[in-house]
Amino acid sequence: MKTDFPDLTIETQEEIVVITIDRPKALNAINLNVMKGLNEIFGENGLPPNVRGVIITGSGDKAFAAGADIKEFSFDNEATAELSAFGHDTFKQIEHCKVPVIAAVNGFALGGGCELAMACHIRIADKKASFGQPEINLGIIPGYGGTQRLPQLVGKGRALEILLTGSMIDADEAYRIGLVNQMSDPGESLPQALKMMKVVVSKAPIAARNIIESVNAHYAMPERSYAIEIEKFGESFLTEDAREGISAFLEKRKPEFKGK
Ligand code: DAK
Repeated sequence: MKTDFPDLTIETQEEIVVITIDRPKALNAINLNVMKGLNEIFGENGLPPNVRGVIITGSGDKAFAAGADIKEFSFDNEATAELSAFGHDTFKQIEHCKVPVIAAVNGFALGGGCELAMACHIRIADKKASFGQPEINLGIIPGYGGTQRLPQLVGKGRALEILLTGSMIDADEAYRIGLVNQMSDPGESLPQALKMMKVVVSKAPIAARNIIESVNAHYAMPERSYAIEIEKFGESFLTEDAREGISAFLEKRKPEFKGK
């Protein structure tokens, strides 16, 4: 796959791609380069078919991403709307990615950084990480889906508290309220994310894709989400991997899934 993107480092470990936002001096703030790179990677044909999982993390030990790059903000109305739409499109691509995406949150995840982590399917946070949507401190509101995904993860009351106070919460609190799935020891969020991803990629890939689509359907088209689950169940049931998984169980052996 293409690995040459400004301000991003891409590494491939077997079937897993690790994307690192590489702007440690700016606390990995999400600038246009980062957003364009993510858009290309998660866009059509960005990830080769052999990729089974993606991890997103930040460079250094201080930040995952301390928000959108405040130094790039402009007061041009049209440009702002365009950038918001582009960011929404990018984060939706991550949310709807056909393979599981885990955020290894190694430090500050603020504003657009917290929104990026929330667009991923699973979040693992370093004990030293902190989260927040401080946009209100700047007189603005989240522009990359934060007002929608935060209440989905933590409920309306807690989301409104975080959004309206603009205060940071630590990893313990983020774990307690369900914003993150697991906490890691300091410096261990990426290894822990890799460990979890290795479990995930050992499962049936088509089933994983259908689970992501069915769960997303609940939020994207709630009136059809049960119908979509039925459809996706049928699709999964007819795969070679379903035959393999069920036979392996009956034969008391480990399944070998092929993504077919
Ligand atoms: N953008 C640009 N640079 C940033 C940054 C950011 N978000 N956060 C930190 N930096 C830079 C600092 O300016 C500093 O650079 P130098 O002065 O050394 O050149 C360097 O990173 C180190 O930061 P500090 O010196 O401040 O480090 P501290 O440890 O003292 O403090 C901190 C860490 C995370 C508490 C602090 O840096 C901080 O409060 N950062 C800002 C957090 C924040 O407010 N984030 C932005 C949230 S707003 C949009 C769509 C979406 C958005 C915007 C527009 N459109 C559609 C147009 C989203 C907006 C947001 O994310």
